[in-house]
Amino acid sequence: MDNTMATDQDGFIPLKWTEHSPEAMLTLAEANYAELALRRTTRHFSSRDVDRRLIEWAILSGSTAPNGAHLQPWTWVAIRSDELQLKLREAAEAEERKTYSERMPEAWSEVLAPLGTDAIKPHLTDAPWIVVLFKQKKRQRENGQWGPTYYTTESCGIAAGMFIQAVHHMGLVTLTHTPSPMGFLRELLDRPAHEEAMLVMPVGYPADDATVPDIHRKTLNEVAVFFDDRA
Ligand code: IYR
Repeated sequence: MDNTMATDQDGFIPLKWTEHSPEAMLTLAEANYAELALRRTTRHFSSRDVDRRLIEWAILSGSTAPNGAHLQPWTWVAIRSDELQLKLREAAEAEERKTYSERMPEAWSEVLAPLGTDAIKPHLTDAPWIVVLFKQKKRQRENGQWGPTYYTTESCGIAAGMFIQAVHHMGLVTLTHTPSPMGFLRELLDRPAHEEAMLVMPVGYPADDATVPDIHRKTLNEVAVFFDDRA
């Protein structure tokens, strides 16, 4: 009944949806977790080339994210260029050197130390692709005036998560690099004033000798609280 009413409304179409049995759902849920649990962030990339179509699929996957008022407030800049990657690396490292040596309070360096991050960013030139995600803070309305976008950071954060999942699912690795401040990226990549860089994500194969910190994920009980008393 609800469905019929919705489809009668202009601009609405029936939801495409497939029901799985409860057992199948459990199997799918567990398998999805098992795959995601294998995702790791590594700083060690191979320079082996990656087909541009894979990057396009990852960007399209990220762009399926739910987002504020369906304004899709993101621009993905995909870079496969020795020259531009070197410029990006030099500019990012210049900022990061200041961050690590001057701007980073002790409470921050304390939690980063076990992860082995520093101001040197070889992945920016090693990886075959760099994808920079920009959030669009404003949008041009049909009347030509500028209006805000909504939940822009949340929307782009969800999109980034889905992009990262897509990259993992296709068997590649990525890293969420957050040079700070990121203003240099707008100029370097020729983006308009209403766009703000949010994440720099090298994408590629891991290096043969890639390593990752030996860290552990919090358990369900550590990350979740349930109020579950329905009979
Ligand atoms: N922006 C720096 C520092 C950094 C911060 C956090 I929080 C990390 O989890 C990792 C790094 C950088 O990208 O190196």
